[in-house]
Amino acid sequence: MPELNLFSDTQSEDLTKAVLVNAIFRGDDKDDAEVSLDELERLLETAGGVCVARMTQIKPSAEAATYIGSGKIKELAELCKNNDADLVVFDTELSPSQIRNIEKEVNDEDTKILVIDRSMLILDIFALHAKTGEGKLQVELALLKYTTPRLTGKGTQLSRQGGGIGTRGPGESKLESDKRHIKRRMDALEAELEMLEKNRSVQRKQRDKSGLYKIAIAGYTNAGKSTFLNYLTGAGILAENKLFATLDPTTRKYELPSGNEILLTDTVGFIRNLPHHLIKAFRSTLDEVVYSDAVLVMIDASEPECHNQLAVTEKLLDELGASGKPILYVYNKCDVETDVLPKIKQDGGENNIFFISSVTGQGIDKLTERIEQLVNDGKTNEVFLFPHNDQSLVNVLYKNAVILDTEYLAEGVRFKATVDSKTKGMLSKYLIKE
Ligand SMILES: Nc1nc2c(ncn2[C@@H]2O[C@H](COP(=O)(O)OP(=O)(O)OP(=O)(O)O)[C@@H](O)[C@H]2O)c(=O)[nH]1
Ligand SMILES: [Mg+2]
Repeated sequence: MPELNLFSDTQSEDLTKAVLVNAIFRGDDKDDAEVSLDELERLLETAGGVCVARMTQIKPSAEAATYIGSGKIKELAELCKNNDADLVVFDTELSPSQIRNIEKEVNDEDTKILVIDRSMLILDIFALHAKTGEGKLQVELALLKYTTPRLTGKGTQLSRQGGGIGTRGPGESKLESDKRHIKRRMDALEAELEMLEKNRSVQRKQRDKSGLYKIAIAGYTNAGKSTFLNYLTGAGILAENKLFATLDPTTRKYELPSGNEILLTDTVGFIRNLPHHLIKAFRSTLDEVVYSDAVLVMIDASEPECHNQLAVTEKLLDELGASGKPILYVYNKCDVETDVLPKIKQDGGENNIFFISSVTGQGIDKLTERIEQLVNDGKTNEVFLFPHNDQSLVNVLYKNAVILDTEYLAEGVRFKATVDSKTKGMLSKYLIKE
């Protein structure tokens, strides 16, 4: 098994100096492009880089060979030289040949400027932040799938091995020397992930057996999902002002004010143009959202872009097949004064929209009240009497109900339980009036 050197030397002493590039084509929204480039700069900072210059080209359509036009490429080469840049990041997904062509254009014999795209930068951050075995395997597979076709060209002599941004993938020479090993490694990763997925589904079934209501916390990266779960349960998850701080889901039990217990799961955050290799690789962790009873969508109310971020989240939830569930829209960070907040509040008023702060705790009581309602939706407290000679359906009760009280009487076993209407119907012959 070759050493793939995926997670080595992630911190270099100096920050990687990068030039960010985007293009606005016919039909593109200029403001959107600007916001996306700002976000790319935050991604770069999270990965340990610093933006030394930005470049935007406005043109009718993309150039097949180099994405931006040939004159602009020369300008880019100059910009890199003048700013002593080691990295160029394009705010799009480039093809393997575009990367090779651009690298050739911006480098001369003395330089080793690396060209990457938005997807690679996101993958790079995932590689930095993956903590658990499963997370690391998922990232390694996504990296291999993404970088392998991009590294096998003969057009460049650059080696991508090293310690900086965009180099945390496999080294080119190793890929060249043994592609079959790479294929075997991918197969092994896939097999291992499949096994972990099976474990996850067993765990999920065990959780289902507990009969507890499951809520997944989803939302744009940095919205405050982990901070919220920490506030409620003291989960101790790393929460920081960085994109993609959380990659591995964490589930915690939470006791609602009434005493009802629920399960809350913190999940990996979303971002616009999330590379689809990553969505595929993280499918099993994202399934936590799919198998929940309700989704709590966390929105950063202090972020002027929060409505677009919400739109991205809703689209991804829809793609995952999780949009049919009850959804609670939770505007977080309401302790921060912004212009956006009053505007959002005007749109509020619906009983599934909440305004909270996961730092001060404001507004969380209303949210938990609503969760309480959801948990109890359609459920009633009933009394059942199972005669001693007719106990076959007691299991149905154990499986589907929360049993509040059990009494062994001469005529049978009497249960007081909270049941949904389906279970109540199934057990109607044992129902008694108190
Ligand atoms: N002022 C304020 N800051 C908050 C609040 N909730 C979270 N934050 C901050 O927002 C940043 C991101 O919080 P996280 O909890 O890591 O966000 P997340 O949604 O889990 O992000 P990812 O795991 O990266 O997807 C941190 O610096 C938090 O301290 C809040 O209610 N008010
Ligand atoms: Mg988090």
